[in-house]
Amino acid sequence: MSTSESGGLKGKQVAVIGLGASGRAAARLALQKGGEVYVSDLRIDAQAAAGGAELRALGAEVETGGHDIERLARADLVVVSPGIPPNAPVLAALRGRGVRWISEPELAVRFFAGPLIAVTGTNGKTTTTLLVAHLLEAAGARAAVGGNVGGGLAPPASELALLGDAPDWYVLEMSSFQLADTERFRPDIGVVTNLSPDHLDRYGSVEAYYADKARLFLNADSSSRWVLPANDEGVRALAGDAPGTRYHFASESGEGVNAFVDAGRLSVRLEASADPEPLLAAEELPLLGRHNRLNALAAALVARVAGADAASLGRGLRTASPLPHRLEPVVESRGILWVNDSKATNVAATRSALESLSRPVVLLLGGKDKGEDFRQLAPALGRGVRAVLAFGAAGPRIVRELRELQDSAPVTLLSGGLDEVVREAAALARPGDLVLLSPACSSFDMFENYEDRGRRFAALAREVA
Ligand code: UMA
Repeated sequence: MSTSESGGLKGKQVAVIGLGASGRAAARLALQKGGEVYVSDLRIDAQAAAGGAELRALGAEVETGGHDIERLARADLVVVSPGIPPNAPVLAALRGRGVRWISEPELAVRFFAGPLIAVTGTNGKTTTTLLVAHLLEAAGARAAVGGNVGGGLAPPASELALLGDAPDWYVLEMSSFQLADTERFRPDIGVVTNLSPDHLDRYGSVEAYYADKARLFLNADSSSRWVLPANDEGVRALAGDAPGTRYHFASESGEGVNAFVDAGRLSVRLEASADPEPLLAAEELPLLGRHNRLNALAAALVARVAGADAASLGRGLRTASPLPHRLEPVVESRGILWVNDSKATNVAATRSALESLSRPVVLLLGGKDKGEDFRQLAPALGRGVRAVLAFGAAGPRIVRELRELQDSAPVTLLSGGLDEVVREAAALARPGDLVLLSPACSSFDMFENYEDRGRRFAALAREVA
């Protein structure tokens, strides 16, 4: 259990930097715990004004359009939103004065009244976090889920600390930005999904990014439990010699592996000497893609370690929901599966989607051109893509670059809207195929955002299917 803030924040001056979802939640929590709260944000738009008005009504002092450094330096506790980069002038000024700050989840966990599961990693965090909560619920436990998840799917950590009834488990997704400024953060069960270079726009080096992730293990003790990928040298190095019990997941069984696919079934085994407990057949899992199978193994292992029984895990996995706009199956008709992966707004995301699928694909690629090199898709395209339909502002460049790779690349340029693209896909696809919108581009040439694009695609797919 996380260390609690004894005596609340009564009489303490708490400064919250940022009026986003996490800053607002942190301010509400600090107010509820008796703190004198000052919130500031550089923004002056309508959203900031509305957030500010809400907090003023609760008793906070709110400043928009800037940060009062003197005021921040005087505070007893400074809480920083994750979206504020470490090189932001406000943090540089505080650093210059020797002022320390904590991240919003660090504040939150000080007021949690029960055990904590924290999930970090480069990819698959959100899927794994939500699935852990779903599996715990399927086993009859009450789970409160939040943290970095976002997207309207779950609240910031501080909102969970405001719940009247303590749940059996708190389940938090933790980004590296949120782990960066932790002090006492100590999960009872800590999870790393995987590790690869990311966020290099914010971190000077891969090492700095990994160093923030490693803070998951900062306060480990002998009662800590860790769920980690087997065969991942990066994660092994990250965990170092942190105390606690380690459990491992992998696609195949092996020494020291506790969750794996055995005879076509997702299975767990907490003790090396025990028989594997089968949970469900791999093809029964409603989540698409090899990476999601690993996320499901990780989540099942976490829930098993937390006490869920194998029968409940099987039931929970069968009823798992895919995340909206991420390899989300929309409709299957005449043997053709339509899949919405509109969240794939860059080449790497599309490549990883293609690499995780085993059916032949008709790929819908295009949108606002971000200047990325589409030739990087070559290895993934070579593995079972039947046809590419290129559309939107990036369409002509997609066609040119894919033809540079191969004269006869099966790519067609469509200059109309998404309705034309979907009609053409329906004409090209054969039974057994998967029609995949994984555009590798942002949506802003034709849509409000990727969600809008994904919804439109799903509606059109249902029409033609
Ligand atoms: N700001 C200042 N001064 C500055 C810089 C920024 O006042 O010098 C203000 C901005 O104007 C803004 C606020 O600070 O109003 C920053 O808000 P925020 O971006 O932290 O917004 P939140 O709504 O609190 O969102 C954050 C996470 N965002 C980021 O880490 C970028 C959300 O993760 C998370 O869901 C939410 O907290 C609740 O915990 C999103 C995300 O994209 C989903 N995360 C990244 C990822 O998953 O890859 C890390």
